[in-house]
Amino acid sequence: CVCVCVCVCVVFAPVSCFAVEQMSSVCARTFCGAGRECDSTDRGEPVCRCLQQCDGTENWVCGSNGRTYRNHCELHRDACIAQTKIHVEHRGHCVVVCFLSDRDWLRERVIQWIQEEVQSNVTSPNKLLQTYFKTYANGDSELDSKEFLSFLKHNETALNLTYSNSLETNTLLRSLCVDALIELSDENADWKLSLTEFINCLTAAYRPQQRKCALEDEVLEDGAETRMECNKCVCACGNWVCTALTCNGERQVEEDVKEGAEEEVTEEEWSRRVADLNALQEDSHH
Ligand SMILES: [Ca+2]
Ligand SMILES: [Ca+2]
Repeated sequence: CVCVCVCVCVVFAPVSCFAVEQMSSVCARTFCGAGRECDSTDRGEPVCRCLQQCDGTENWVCGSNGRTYRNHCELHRDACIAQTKIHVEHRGHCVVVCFLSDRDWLRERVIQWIQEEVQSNVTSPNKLLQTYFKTYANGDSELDSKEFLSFLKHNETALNLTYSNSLETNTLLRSLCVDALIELSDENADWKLSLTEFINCLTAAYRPQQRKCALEDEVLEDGAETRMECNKCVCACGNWVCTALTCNGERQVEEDVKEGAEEEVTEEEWSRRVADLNALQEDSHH
């Protein structure tokens, strides 16, 4: 056994060394582009393959497919594997927002699910909602966003919530839309739903006041975009939601100078500005 092993090693070592040498010369003149690497075929011809893995450098970018990638390499590798084109939309994480259409879609699905259940169980929508409320409110007569999410999980198949092809985006989006649903009928603004608020939320006839986004003296519709220095903001369900970039990146310099925003903005400062922007519009609602 020992002899066989040694012999095998002796025989194969030079071959594999040769293979490596051959591959580097085969690939010497081949440029494969981002996310790919050159490899040698059995016949000694260069071939481009998707990278096995990228290094773990953290330089987050948002792809045109709405997915966030750790770095450019990950984006291009994913594009290579999926055989599609993905370009860098902007640096930093993608902004995931629940638009009015997403919120209303989710609401309609739940209302439909309740109606179907009412028909098969011969009960009334209010009674059924009351039962669900009792089950999920955890005994304090208030349904918070976590409890609302558990309620939705009760009928995962009927809701079939797939907004994007990324699982993490779907999970995030669902929780954002739950927050938007709560906001829709939360009349005392405590971020929780009482039984009455819960029933209102899931009753088609209840028409809440549509919230819009204010910008200086303008009132903007859902989906409208604006910029805060190098950050992009989008109006979703009456709130401005912005990217959280520090506006001093090399690629951003030109743009920043143009917009007269040269100073570095800290995370806290950025949060404060978004809050100001949203406060501005709260005023305009009154
Ligand atoms: Ca509760
Ligand atoms: Ca409430």
